[in-house]
Amino acid sequence: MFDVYETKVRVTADNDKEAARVRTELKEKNVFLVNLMASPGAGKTTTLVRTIEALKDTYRIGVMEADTDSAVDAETIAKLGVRVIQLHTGGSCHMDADMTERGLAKMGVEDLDLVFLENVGNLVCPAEFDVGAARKVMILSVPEGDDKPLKYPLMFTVSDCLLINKIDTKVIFDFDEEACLQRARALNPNIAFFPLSAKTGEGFDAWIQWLKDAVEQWRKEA
Ligand SMILES: Nc1nc2c(ncn2[C@@H]2O[C@H](COP(=O)(O)OP(=O)(O)O)[C@@H](O)[C@H]2O)c(=O)[nH]1
Ligand SMILES: [Mg+2]
Repeated sequence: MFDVYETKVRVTADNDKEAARVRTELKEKNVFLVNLMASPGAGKTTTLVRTIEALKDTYRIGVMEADTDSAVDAETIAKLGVRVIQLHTGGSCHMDADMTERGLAKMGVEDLDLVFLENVGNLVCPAEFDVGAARKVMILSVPEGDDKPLKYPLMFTVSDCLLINKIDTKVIFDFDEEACLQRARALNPNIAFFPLSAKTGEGFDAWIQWLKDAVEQWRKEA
């Protein structure tokens, strides 16, 4: 006789407990954490820049940039004058709740209203690890294709909001927005959906309004 031990279940169950603790602590401090997830190059940093420009007079903002190496994204964000920390994941393809908690402590968030975590570029691993965020936002960019909800269903299932970025390139890539929306909604009927361009700013007003509404709604939650 021997045991079969589902180690992966154990790892994510432990992470879920830690994430719940992070979420409670952030709620007590009134800090709204956004977990921003997407493939490498989908436009996370560019979207963040435009989002911060739109919101930095409304909220005190901080950014945690997570990557396996380099500080290029933190350098970009630092130019906006908001607090930023670069986190290196030591080769890991995602952030987990413990790494997030340590990043938040190192950056200092008590005097902030809104914190963005730019997760490691990946449509698979980050979806599996709850980091304790108030909302999960994902980006799919037009060049990646409208079939991605079929290939990476968990990411679309766990996200509260789907940004379709790079719509300025729709003339080049055959991206069917309606088909993508239907595929995403089949997995997650409540997912918010905003086509936009971080390059031109098209579509940003609706996304910014969604985020403001999400913060206001969350502040009223017990
Ligand atoms: N045409 C176009 N390019 C974009 C857009 N958003 C980002 N990019 C470009 O895509 C590349 C990757 O963007 P980046 O924000 O670094 O992606 P990240 O790796 O997800 O953070 C950069 O060259 C950006 O200038 C967009 O809306 N339209
Ligand atoms: Mg980036």
